[in-house]
Amino acid sequence: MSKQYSVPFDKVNITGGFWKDRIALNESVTLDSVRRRFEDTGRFSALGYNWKQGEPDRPHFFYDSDAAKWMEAAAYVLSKHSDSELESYVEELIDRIERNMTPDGYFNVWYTVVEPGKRFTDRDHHELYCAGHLIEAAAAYYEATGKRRFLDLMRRYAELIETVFCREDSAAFTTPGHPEIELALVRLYRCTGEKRWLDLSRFFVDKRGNNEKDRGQASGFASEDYLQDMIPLREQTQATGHSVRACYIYSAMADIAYECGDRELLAAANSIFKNITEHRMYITGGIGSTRVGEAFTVDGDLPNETAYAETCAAVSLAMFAQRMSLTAVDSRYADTVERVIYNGFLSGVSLDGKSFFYENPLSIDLSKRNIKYWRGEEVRLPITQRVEVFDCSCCPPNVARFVESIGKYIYSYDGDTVYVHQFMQSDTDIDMNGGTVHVSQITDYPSDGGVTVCVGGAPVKLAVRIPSWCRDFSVEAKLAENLGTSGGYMLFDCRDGAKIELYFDMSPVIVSADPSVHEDSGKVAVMRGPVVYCAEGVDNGDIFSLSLSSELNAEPVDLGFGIPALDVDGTRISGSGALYAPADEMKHEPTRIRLIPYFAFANRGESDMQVWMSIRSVSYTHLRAHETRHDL
Ligand code: FUB
Ligand code: ZN
Repeated sequence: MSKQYSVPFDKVNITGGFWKDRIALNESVTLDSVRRRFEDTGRFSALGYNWKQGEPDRPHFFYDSDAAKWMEAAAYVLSKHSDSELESYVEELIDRIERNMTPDGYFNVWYTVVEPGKRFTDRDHHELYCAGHLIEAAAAYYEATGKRRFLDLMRRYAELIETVFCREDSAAFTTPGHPEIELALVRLYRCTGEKRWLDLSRFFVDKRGNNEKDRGQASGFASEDYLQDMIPLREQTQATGHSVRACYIYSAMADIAYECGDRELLAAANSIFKNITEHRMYITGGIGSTRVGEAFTVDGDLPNETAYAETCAAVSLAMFAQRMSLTAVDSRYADTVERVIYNGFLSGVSLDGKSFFYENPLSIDLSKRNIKYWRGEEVRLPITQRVEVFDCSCCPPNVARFVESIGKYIYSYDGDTVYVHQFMQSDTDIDMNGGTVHVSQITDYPSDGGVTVCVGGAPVKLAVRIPSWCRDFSVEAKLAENLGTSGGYMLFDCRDGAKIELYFDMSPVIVSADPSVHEDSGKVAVMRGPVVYCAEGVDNGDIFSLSLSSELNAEPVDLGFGIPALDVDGTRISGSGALYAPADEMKHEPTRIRLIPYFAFANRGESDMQVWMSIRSVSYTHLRAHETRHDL
């Protein structure tokens, strides 16, 4: 196993371009907007344990996690800029936690004010999930401010969890229904250097699907594979069940494999990663194709209109992929991060930064909104407009913390090499090899395919990812020797002052899905660089009558999305008025079709939308129905 070290986001300056704007929006709008919605809905006041039985607005059983994710995002902001108002706000939330933590170190809103006396009795009631998010927030806040109070509170809580689950085995379950504690404990270990937290994480990972107590606790759609515990994790080869839970535990598997050099666990994580990215992932990087259990289903089952593809699931896949990228020189991992961040993750937040999608469908047909019931059940299609807060509001704070820490996905290093995984205008100083290496990127990616990487300081090797979508690129290296490619990365031997100029051809590409994805059979999607495009009704009228032409003749158009829209060639079909008619009687009028980046859909009102579209390359004059019949 090769072992790279990630360069943390707070050591990377994002100096311009697409993500600088996104981070600015996150800091100026998203963080505050989520805070206000969480105040309105009682998520922050709940930390004060002030809700009483019989009162309205009962706290949800994972409000703690919503608040914690927001605190983590706030900590990330504080690690970049001092902001005394924001810091006082977080301190006030920590006060509430400190005031209410029991002497033995327990903190959980639900099991204190709603169901007191029942702690650690219900595997699926998210206690350890909430604890994990609090631990992550505490580590982030300590790293940002150097203040230990929150971290120490959470160390006490972790100690209680260690006692109950590991030493006494006195809880009603052995592993949690919703993973999160596992990766949080690895983070606590990295933050404190205390190995007991790594051991505790490993305990949860090893016991999952591998203990008697958890047997029989699964039911309905919450079956064993929903919980990823039908067999021990290290024997699993496919992604199953609830997709966020899945990728959180797979992330922990990658973490443990990395920290402990556990090759068997890594091999399992690798098989699962392969299964996801080769069979169970949307072109947008979305995962979890059904809303029933918010789950993975079977290989190739990727329906577009009812795609669940939760925003948190996209976040979790990026987390998993990034952890895997540190264990091998293999560009599939960073390619997956890239697919997620520009598509199925980014669609989760509106362009004004204030509202969010929970589900991210790949097709919207507004006419279906009028169907009330289907097979006796109320039809439930994904919402067509983002909203500011949901009852289950896991996604908005996940977006805030993810965007704020996006810089950690860019660089890593090992003994002699710096890896450039993502292309974002940025710079960083890396202490390695007994010296400091300065690496910077100048780029307008992904609007443009040009990337200049400069390297200064101690001599070093540089590995630059060749994006999987790229069919043609050019490279010019000064003060650097091109050593060829390995694992999808271009390698260079750099001297002080090295400059590598890359140009990735970003001509739009028409993409087909593997035939195993029946839903996309006969259809195509358009990508430009890493960005997936879609057609919206607001630009095109009836999008379901459109077919793309195989020659796109694409023209970029600036609609203010940060990445150009594309006007491309296509045809519009119109019929004779009959419901069915011979194909050669249909009229095909040439037209221009406007495609926009998928992430930008539903920002201009309610509209039909589709990613996968028909393509017209056959000539119907050769396929006259009666002639064909004669031939037979
Ligand atoms: O259950 C906690 C979070 O809420 C999950 O991760 C999401 O899928 C949503 O169900
Ligand atoms: Zn979510």
